[in-house]
Amino acid sequence: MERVRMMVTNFITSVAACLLLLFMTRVAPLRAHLGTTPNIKHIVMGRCFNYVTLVKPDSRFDCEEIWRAFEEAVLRQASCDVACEHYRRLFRAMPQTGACHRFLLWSKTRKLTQDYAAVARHLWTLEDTLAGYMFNDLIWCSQQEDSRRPLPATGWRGDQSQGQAVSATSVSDFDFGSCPEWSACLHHPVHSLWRQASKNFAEMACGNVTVLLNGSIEKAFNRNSMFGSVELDGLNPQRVHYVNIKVATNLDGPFIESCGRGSVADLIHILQARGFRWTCSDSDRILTMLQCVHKPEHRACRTCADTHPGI
Ligand code: ZNA
Repeated sequence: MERVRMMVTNFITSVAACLLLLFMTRVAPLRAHLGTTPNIKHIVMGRCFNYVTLVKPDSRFDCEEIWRAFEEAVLRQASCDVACEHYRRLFRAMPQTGACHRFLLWSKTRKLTQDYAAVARHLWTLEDTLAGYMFNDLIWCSQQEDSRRPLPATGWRGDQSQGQAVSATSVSDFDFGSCPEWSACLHHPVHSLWRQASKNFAEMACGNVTVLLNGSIEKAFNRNSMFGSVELDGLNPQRVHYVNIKVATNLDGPFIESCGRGSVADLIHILQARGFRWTCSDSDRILTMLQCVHKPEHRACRTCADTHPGI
């Protein structure tokens, strides 16, 4: 009898937990994520001063003005209504140029790109520009909500769709409690900043440009990604000599895409049609070696000396 009662109680508790979860995701889809990164002002200003003092000591940026422009962009609008144009003053405060032959773009290869950029020191990612350096890994949004219903997740291209903006004129504070997901907003504050930063970065690219893609997923090249929807269109065939694609898979696979296969072939077609010269490699030794650092025992990481210890 006692057992039956326990089973019934457990069942009711599980159903109640499921219903609560369902209720929470239905009722609060707009505010489902972490809030603004705590201490954001100190982090952004600290990174800015670090950049101008230690990373690029010859650069002249006004960190105070940069923060004011950032605050103005984010806090003057409703939290789902910060468009790229709202960051105009911010980006005007951080003009930047990069040396040719150094640009490294990526999509779905964040960790590997970080490792690669750390060893191939001449390469320059968006995260090496002041904008990318300051805002990397941060989350932000204002407390000001608008009355718009959440949009279905459509990917980053869908973000450009037209819609009635409900903009607020008053200034609010950052919301440290929770921020909307990217897919819930017409103009998400974080997404818009990265979109504008990515556009500027790609338009500045010249010489040889490297693109690092993930061959362990379907659609290594995705037209809806930031690379596929913003950066690719921003590259200028008159300025860019070569687009060098590198497709890397996890050591254990899955081995889904490679240079001639899947979406990478689509990317190559687009590049050709736009008049770019290109190369593509799906067995870059340095990229494999970087992955081997984390898994030295993997069979793909064996050297000749391992196989023939006597030699
Ligand atoms: N450093 C960043 O946080 C960042 C950098 C964020 C967004 C874009 N970027 C640029 S664009 C980066 O320097 C590359 O050149 C380009 C990569 O963008 P992608 O092709 O869309 O690749 P991805 O791997 O899908 O996204 C890049 C990063 O964006 C991810 O590592 C996440 O940090 C972030 N992100 C993507 N989707 C979401 C997201 N963050 C929150 N919500 C999402 N739905």
